[in-house]
Amino acid sequence: MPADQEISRRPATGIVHLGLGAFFRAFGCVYIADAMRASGGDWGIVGVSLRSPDTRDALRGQGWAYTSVSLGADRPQTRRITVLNDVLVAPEDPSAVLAAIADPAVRIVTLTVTEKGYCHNPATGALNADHPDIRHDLTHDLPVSAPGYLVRALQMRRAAGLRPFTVLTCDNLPENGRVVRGVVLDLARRIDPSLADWIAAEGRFPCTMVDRITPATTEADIARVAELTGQPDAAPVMHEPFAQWAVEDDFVDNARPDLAAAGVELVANVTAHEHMKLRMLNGTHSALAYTGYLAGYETISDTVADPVFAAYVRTLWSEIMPAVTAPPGVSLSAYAEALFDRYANPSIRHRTWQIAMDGSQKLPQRILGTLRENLEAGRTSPGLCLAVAAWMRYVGGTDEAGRPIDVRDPLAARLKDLSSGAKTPAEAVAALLSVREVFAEDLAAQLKAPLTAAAERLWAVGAQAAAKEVSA
Ligand code: CS2
Repeated sequence: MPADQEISRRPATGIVHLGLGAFFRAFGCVYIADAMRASGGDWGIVGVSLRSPDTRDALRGQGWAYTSVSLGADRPQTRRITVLNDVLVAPEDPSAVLAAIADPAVRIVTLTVTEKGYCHNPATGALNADHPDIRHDLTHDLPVSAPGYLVRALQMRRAAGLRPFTVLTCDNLPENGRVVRGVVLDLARRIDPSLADWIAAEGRFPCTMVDRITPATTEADIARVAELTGQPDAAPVMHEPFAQWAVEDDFVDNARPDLAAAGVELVANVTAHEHMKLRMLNGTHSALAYTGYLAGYETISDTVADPVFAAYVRTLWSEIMPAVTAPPGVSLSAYAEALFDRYANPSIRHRTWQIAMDGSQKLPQRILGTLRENLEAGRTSPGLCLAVAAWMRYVGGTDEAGRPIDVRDPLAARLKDLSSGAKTPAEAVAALLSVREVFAEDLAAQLKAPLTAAAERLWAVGAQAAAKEVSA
């Protein structure tokens, strides 16, 4: 196995990562390892789990090293990743996390805290000041939220006369850097306006587009990795061969690893990449997750192996592409075809249930923005409307065979009441369109008729037949 032996000593820590899950270990850690392999630098990473101790407990006994496994058409490729220097569990010791971020050697804080971790309103992108974690962080020095950790650590650095760090978000949000900058400045201003002014002037929050399909690791994966490598690993990560990272090159004092040497696209503005990826990949991922789950499919590859859903996803791309501006040099139809091959990869067992999680936080940027632009341009989007209707059905908590669904969403209880309390599909649509965190008022009014039509077909004939009806 090609270990990172080229790093003959452990690099000192230069990065703290908030929200250490499988995705960042399969993605950011690999890029940072490649950057140090190419050009050196002390960019070792301290990972922080904001909730559970599981990753820390699994990695501690193996010196924070783990195996990343690339699952393509050929034999799996394994690689030992050794860039983590420590893993902290925030709820156990919040001051240790603040001390790690406030360390002068740390120049970058990366984040994968998922959409809901930003404590923002998904429909507007602004800080939700009523969020219980934000209310807590306004009145306590030891925070619980990701924005709280960033603000308190910046406050400590300013008090110590240090430079701020670059905040590098790696979550699937539109203009993710501007979202995190907005919530950080808003929270900071409520704590100390002069702190907010300092962050606004000196801090940097580059936007990024991140892409690598990384399903959650299962027990079966753990057993398989031990077989492949002959070495037990309690927390390997399984991912597709493809990876793409586009980053705005705007770092505090230009302090960063040699990302270009690792294959990162450093660009002046990442918006075009982000829109393309969020709408074409994540938008269809969510659409396939809800419709595929309702139709009884466990994974994305199982779903697109059904010719009906293969045609449905292509229909979705034809609805989405007119609302996407291609980044320079990119062909959107070639991008869509490559996505299809990635979805069809049978070695990637990406569960529809996993992608269906947190839909209230995902739909606005993945699907509703496209729908809005299509409505404004007078284009119909029956495929996308079916996807939203499928979400409305899914959150009701019962699948088409009458089995209960374990719906995970910060708004789950409310969504379930609204969907399952409705007597007709039209009532369910009307009830769910009133959720302002998801649907802005004007959009809800425009979507009512096409969504009702989609929901009526979905409820009447089921997800697979409804997908067939809307597909070319
Ligand atoms: C997926 C993403 O779980 C989800 O919501 O759509 O995690 C997706 O696999 C990644 O963004 C791919 O880069």
